[in-house]
Amino acid sequence: MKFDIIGDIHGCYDEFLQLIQELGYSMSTGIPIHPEGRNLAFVGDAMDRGPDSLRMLKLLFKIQKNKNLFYSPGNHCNKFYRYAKGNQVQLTHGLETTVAELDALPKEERKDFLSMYSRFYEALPLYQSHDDGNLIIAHAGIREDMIGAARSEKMRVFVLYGDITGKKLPDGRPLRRDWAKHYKGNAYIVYGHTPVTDARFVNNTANIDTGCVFGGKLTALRYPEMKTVSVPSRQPFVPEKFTSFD
Ligand SMILES: [Mn+2]
Repeated sequence: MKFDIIGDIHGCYDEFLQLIQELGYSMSTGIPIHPEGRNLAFVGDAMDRGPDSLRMLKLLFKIQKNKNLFYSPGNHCNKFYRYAKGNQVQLTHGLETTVAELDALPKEERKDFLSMYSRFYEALPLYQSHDDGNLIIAHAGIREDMIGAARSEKMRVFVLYGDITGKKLPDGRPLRRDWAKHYKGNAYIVYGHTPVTDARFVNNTANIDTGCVFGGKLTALRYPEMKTVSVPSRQPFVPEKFTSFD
């Protein structure tokens, strides 16, 4: 199968539509269809922070119903799931924008959306394995020894949050180790989660979160061609949200 892997969307629905159009997908049936049978895949975090989280999620629900969704969750997806299940979670880090969209809905519609989201989330794989294990898609990445191993709490934390140290940067963001720099595996790992100005290719890994919601761009990685296609963000540029690596 051929894939177009989409980076962190965070509610940037218009940019998403523009990107898939540039990739050759048609929306005439209401879900993205490619004339050559290519498939969309996602690194997760489709919602929060941006202007159109609910429209983006509704489209993902439709793709899932059509049985061709390749999506694994990010930390924002997980937090929204905990919210949808009625847990006490802080309305911060962008969740407040998704909840504000929800609160604008009639009460019944709001409730239905949350139960649809719970069903959606519960059907997602923690990470994706494609092309006989040669392509792995995981939100914040994955360690080589975790691929194919039994699901564990360590694996869940790594996939959702990255290689976190428990320490924080002076601006409050969590300090993450640069796991990609030390990755030696043969499987190609595509991930997002940490905004970079341009897709970053290190060893057999690609970080395709180019910070669309922070005014960067929305990027797709075409597999197996390994070519990127990006569209510019329509959001204001917030330079301090981007990480630079050596
Ligand atoms: Mn994330």
